Amino acid sequence: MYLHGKKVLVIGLGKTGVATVKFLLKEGAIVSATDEKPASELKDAFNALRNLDVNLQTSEQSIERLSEIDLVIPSPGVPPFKSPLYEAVTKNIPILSEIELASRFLKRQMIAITGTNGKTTTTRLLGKILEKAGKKVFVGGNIGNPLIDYVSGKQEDDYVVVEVSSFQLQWIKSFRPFISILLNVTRDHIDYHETFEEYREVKERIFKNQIEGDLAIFNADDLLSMQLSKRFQAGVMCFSSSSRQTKGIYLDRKVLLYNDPSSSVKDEQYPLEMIKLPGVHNVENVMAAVLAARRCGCNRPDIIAAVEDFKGLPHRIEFAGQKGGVKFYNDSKATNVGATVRALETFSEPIILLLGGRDKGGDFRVLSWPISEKVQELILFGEAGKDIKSLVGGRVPTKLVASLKEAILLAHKRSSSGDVVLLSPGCASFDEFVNYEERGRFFKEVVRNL
Ligand code: UMA
Repeated sequence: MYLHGKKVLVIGLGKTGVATVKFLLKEGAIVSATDEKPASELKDAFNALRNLDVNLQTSEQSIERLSEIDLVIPSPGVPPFKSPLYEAVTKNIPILSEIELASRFLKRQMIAITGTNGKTTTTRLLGKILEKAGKKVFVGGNIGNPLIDYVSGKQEDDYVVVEVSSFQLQWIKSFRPFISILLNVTRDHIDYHETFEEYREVKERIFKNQIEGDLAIFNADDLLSMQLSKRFQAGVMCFSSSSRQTKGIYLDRKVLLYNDPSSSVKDEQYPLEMIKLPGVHNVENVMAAVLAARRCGCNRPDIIAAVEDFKGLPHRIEFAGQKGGVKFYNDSKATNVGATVRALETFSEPIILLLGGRDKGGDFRVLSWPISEKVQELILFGEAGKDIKSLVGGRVPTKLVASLKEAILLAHKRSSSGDVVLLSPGCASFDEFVNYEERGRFFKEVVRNL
C-alpha cells in the first residue's frame, strides 16, 4: 500500500489514533487528525504528537474539507453514525480500520482472536504457550497495544497474536489471519452496531479473507457460530465442552481430548486440572488456545506447562477477599449479560449478585433463569439499575441502590458465612468510572476496607 502524498484523516486521538498518525507520517502521508474532545482533555495526545507535521483539530472536520481526503482511519470507539465518519461513509471516501492498515504492512504470520467474551484471556494464554514453546511472539491489538505500532517496528517475531474487537473488524477489507478464532457470540455493543445481527455479521469478518490452508477455529457449543463454519474456505477445527470432536478438542469429564486426522493425532490427552482458571468458559478459552498452539507446532508438554502457569487476569472472576466467611469476587470485566451468565455458572455457593452500570443494549431477560437458579439476592445499582429491576427484579429478593459503593456495603450487611458476593455487572462502567479496570480496583479497595 502506497501512502506517500495521500491525504489521510484520523478520527479519535486515543491510543489507536496517536499510533496511526505516527505511522502515516513515517510513510509520507499528509495527515489530519480530529477528536470530539476539547484540547484541554487531549494533553497526552498533543504531547505524543508534538513537533510532528500533523494538522490537529479538536472540532469536527468540516464537510467540504472532507471531500479533499483520500482515506479515513477511524479509531475503534468511533461509531459509524457519528460525524465526521458518517459523512465519509455517505461521500464514499475509503475507510479502513487501524488493524486493516497494519495488516497490509505486516510481514509475520498473524493469529487473530475475537468473541464477545474470553478474548483477552485466550490471547494472553496463547502468547504464553507460544513463548513456552520457544517461539518469539508479539501479543497485542484490542488488548491495549495497537497492531500499527508493531508494524512500525522491526517485526522480528515468529508469530503475531492479536485480540480483535467488532469495532476493529467493522472497517476491514483484506485483513487475513492465518489462524482465526471466534470464541462465542452473544448480544453486546448494540449501542454501536444497532442490531445483534449486524454485530454478529461483523464478528464473522475475521474469517472472510482466509484461504485454503488457513485455520478457522469455532466453538461447537455456540450454534450461531457453528452455522458460519461451512461458509468459509479455511480448514475448520472446533472446540466443545459438551460433545465429541473428531477434528478439534473437547472436554470428556476430567480430560481434554485433541484429535487431528490430518496429522493422525487421536485422543491426545490434556488433564483438566492443568487449568487454574474458574468456570467452563475458561475451559473453552483454553481449548481454543490449544488448537491454535498445536497448529503452530507447539508440543503437548509445553502446552500443559504454560496452561498450568497461567493464573488468569485481573477483573475476571478475580478473588477479592474474604470477610466473615463471605467470599468476594471482582468480575468487573463482565460488561455484557453473556459474561454475567458465565460467571454465575461458575459458583455452587449462594450468590449475592451486584448488577448494573451503563446499559449497552443488553437483553437482561436472558438472566431470568440463571438468577432464579443461582442468586440468593440481587442488588442493582447505577444508571441501568431501575430498568434491570423492571425486567428481572422480584425473582429473588431485589434491592435498588444508586452507586456501586452502596451496593457493596449492602451486600456485606446482608451476607452470611458461606455466601459469595459477586460483582458481575453485565453493563459498562462509564456512568461511574473511567473504565471497567477502575471499577474493579474500586470494588477491591472497598472490600479490603470492609
Ligand atoms: N472519539 C471521537 N469521536 C467519537 C468517539 C470517540 O473523537 O465519536 C475520540 C475520543 O474522544 C477519544 C478517542 O476517540 O479521544 C478514543 O478512541 P477509542 O475509543 O477508539 O480508544 P483507543 O484509546 O484508541 O482504544 C482502542 C480500543 N478502544 C475501544 O475499542 C473503545 C481499546 O480497547 C484498545 O485497547 C486500543 O484501541 C488499542 O487497540 C478497549 C475496549 O474497551 C480496551 N475495547 C472494547 C472491548 O474490549 O469490549 C471493544
